[in-house]
Amino acid sequence: MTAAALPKPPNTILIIDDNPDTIRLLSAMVREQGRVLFATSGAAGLELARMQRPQLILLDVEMQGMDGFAVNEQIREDPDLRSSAVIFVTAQSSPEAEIACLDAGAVDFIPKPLNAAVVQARVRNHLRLQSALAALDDLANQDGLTGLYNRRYFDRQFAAEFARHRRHQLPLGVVLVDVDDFKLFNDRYGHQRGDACLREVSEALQDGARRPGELAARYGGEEFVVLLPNVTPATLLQYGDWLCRRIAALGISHPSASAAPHVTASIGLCARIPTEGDSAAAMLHAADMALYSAKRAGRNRSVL
Ligand code: GH3
Ligand code: MG
Ligand code: MG
Ligand code: MG
Ligand code: MG
Repeated sequence: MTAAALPKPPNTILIIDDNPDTIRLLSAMVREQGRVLFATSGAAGLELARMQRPQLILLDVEMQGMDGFAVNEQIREDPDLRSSAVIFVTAQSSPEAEIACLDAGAVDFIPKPLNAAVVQARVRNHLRLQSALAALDDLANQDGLTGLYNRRYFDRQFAAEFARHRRHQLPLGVVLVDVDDFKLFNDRYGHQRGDACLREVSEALQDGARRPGELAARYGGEEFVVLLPNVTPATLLQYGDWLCRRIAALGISHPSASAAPHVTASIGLCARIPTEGDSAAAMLHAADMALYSAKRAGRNRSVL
């Protein structure tokens, strides 16, 4: 699925409160504004938040065990949760208490006793803001021409996957794809057809990176990159050959006089278990060297 086509999940609102009566009351107030989940302790709330990634968390301040501030702190520190907005719900209505909530990184503050209209208005406004922020985030991570993830997003994911594979001592696979003789294609057929060709190739790549954890991105120009988690060199080589055949099989006409009469790509591969001295940049460099070999050996092939 391309970044553009990611389904928009319904708004999810998580209520964390140690008082079941408050949960019932709040749920009834906001249930028309999204899918409502609840937890009666900070720990349970955090666990649920990590699984469900709610847009909004209505967080009770005074709770047994971990209080609202402690829960909020963990939310702000967790990269997977940072994009969930927190609204504190509290009976402490002094200006100092309100400021403390906002200083802690909450987006808003709802005073108890709860007023349905006030709760709904605040929740509605923050859900709108959250959706605008999510759209911006998508834009920032997406390549405009192809809808694939862009290099910025890829670099971030690659760094994270590299660290994860090093931690677990698993082999990580990188696939660099470069369209062959694309300058000639553009020169003969024009940039518009060139753009259409890149879109078609992108679809094939996206299609070849559907399993969980796999990621296809446009690295720049007519170069693409695919990240494959936990893959052996032998499997990666098979994958590279398969991808080469798939791109050729698109059957996009190419003006080349020498080689294939349709668009092909060369592919450079690198798969290894990251060690201490290794880096994501070094893996990419290795894939680039392999790509160079594929070009030199006659293009339309993959090299490990
Ligand atoms: P090689 O087989 O060695 O890769 O040759 P090549 O012609 O593909 O490589 P080169 O780097 O010489 O040319 C890449 C071309 O890709 C040149 C550039 O105009 C074209 N290109 C890069 N980005 C885009 C794009 O977004 N749209 C179009 N239409 N063309 C693009
Ligand atoms: Mg409480
Ligand atoms: Mg190139
Ligand atoms: Mg090229
Ligand atoms: Mg080139």
